[in-house]
Amino acid sequence: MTLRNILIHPDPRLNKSATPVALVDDDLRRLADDMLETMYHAPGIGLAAPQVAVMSRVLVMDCEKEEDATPDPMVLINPAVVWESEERSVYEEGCLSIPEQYAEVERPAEVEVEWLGLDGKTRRERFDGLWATCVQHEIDHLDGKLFIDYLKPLKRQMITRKMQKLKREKARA
Ligand code: K1U
Ligand code: ZN
Repeated sequence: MTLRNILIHPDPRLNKSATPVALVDDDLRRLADDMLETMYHAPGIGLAAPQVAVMSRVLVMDCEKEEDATPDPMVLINPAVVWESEERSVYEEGCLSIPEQYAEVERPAEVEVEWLGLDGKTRRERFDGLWATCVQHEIDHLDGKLFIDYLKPLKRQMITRKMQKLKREKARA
């Protein structure tokens, strides 16, 4: 397994829609392993392939964030929301591609998602709580959307400028 580099906003690859996976093969299984390792190492509760510069519709997540909880890693290939609740919930979201910036985002409280597993079989599950927030945040990444796109333009610009400064400082270091 290999730790992959996480792209930092602004980066054009984070604003592009990813391509559906045509074949679940060993390369894809390696990518999923690397993404899980990268997510746990960050640490984070989710990661989408475009964040590691792979423009394929793959995401990983594990929202069991208590230290003594049993890990529950999930790999979702070509995920699609097939149902969403009318009830909304607000969560203060973060993003590994926008480090140390957090903002409240309102989303459906529950969603049902269909995807392909690493065995190539179709799965369908209903998510609630943090899992629902996370899976929607990750599917947004696959559609080239970031959580800051839900914010007012001024707040979004402020965060983008902070990230540009961070990237300049990292490049100089
Ligand atoms: O997609 C990403 O950038 C990962 C992101 C997922 C996410 C967080 C919060 C709401 C929705 C989606 C993160 O994992 S940010 C880091 C984080 O939330 C976290 C890190 C360590 C422990 C617990 C949470
Ligand atoms: Zn993110």
